[in-house]
Amino acid sequence: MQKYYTPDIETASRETIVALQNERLSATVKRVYENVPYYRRKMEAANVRPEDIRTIDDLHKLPFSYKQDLRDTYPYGLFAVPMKDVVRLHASSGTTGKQIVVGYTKHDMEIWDECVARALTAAGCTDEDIVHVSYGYGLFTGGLGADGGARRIGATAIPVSSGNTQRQVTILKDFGSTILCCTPSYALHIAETLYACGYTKDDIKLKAGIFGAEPWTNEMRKQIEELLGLKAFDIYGLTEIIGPGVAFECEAQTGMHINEDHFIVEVIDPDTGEVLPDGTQGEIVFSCITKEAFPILRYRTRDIGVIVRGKCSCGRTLCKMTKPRGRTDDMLIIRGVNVFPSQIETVLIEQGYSANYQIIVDRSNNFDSIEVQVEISSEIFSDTVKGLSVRAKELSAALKNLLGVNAKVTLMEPNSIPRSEGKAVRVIDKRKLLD
Ligand code: DLL
Repeated sequence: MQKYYTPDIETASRETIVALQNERLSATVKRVYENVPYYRRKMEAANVRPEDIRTIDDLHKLPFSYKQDLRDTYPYGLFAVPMKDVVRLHASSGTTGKQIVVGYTKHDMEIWDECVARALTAAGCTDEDIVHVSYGYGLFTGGLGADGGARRIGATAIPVSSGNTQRQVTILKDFGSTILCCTPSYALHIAETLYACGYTKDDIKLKAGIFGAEPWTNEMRKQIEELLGLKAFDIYGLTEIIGPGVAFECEAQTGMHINEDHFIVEVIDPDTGEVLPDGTQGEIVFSCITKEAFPILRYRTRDIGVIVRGKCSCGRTLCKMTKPRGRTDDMLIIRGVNVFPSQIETVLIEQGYSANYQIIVDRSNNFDSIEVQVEISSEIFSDTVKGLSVRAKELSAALKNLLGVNAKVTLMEPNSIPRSEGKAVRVIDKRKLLD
């Protein structure tokens, strides 16, 4: 069985990787400087010219990129190629009403497929496997990303997408799926439904699962492995960089190998922006060095982690990142969907509600739930029960429309949400997501 999808890269010497990175970085910097006015202005403001960036040691001279940059240039302002060369768009939550948009050329799609194919191969996937993809298909990168990797290997992809869990169970059983790709919380939910339908792991053929898009613990890994009878692998990625496949776990399960021939990783102090030595915890920053349409440089992921270098017991030499240990911002991930409290606030205000609200996130039966409690005025509060329930439903529909997830709405009496003397406590997250 093939152990690596691209052995020359995955087991390359450090010199080979660094030489590739140097060459690709300087070419990318030149290209964005010439093709993206926004980057040119940012580089000019930082007093850096493309010829100043010759090797990865010069990377720190470049300004950082932020989600805000995507918002300021919405939708296509950071694209480095003409639209006629863009063959795919994806999008993900912005911090307020608008999504952030990314584009891919044909070549970018090939790179993406390759990155995911490496992850699938590391989990033991070959062209004989049946890959059941329960990540959402659509603007979210999970479904089509996993699908592209499976196709690249020549495996059989089943584009089930997420939802309708009983049907997922039937398909797993009847179609003989051998690899499951979905969020880890959904994997557990599928497992529970399997057993609730009267089946066990012996009725299905899964051997591996590739789970990501949200934080999960090693305890959760054990539970999933036990219930579904498979080996569970982590996969990391973000829309702004490429989607799933920025980093992937191997059989050693001691961190995720970063596809360093495509993405340069740095760890920085989130407060000062200073680059930290390997092995130190900090914010993870990526630069894309092969992408054509959306080659974002020094992107602040807001994910906190540690980079580990040195050859892995699997034989790969690509450096590894730990599971993200948290975020430097307030982004929540609800059933794999990114949600910012500020998006919720935008909807509340637009719908005429007050900014006295609280967001309660919980997990039961491995299913994330989100409740928005919002205070209403005494006039509204004295409405009939029916009137209040209509209002709550309308607000819930508006939230679903913008966030893409169902939120329970509770309309609260005036002055019932605790006031804070300092920063308002907007989010109460009752889930235990870290080890
Ligand atoms: O979640 C891409 C993806 C799809 C990754 C399928 C893996 C599998 P976004 O929706 O842009 O992209 O969300 C990116 O999700 O910054 C992390 O905070 C979080 N995240 C992604 N993978 C993991 C993981 C996709 N394995 C954000 N563990 C990232 C923990 C993860 N958090």
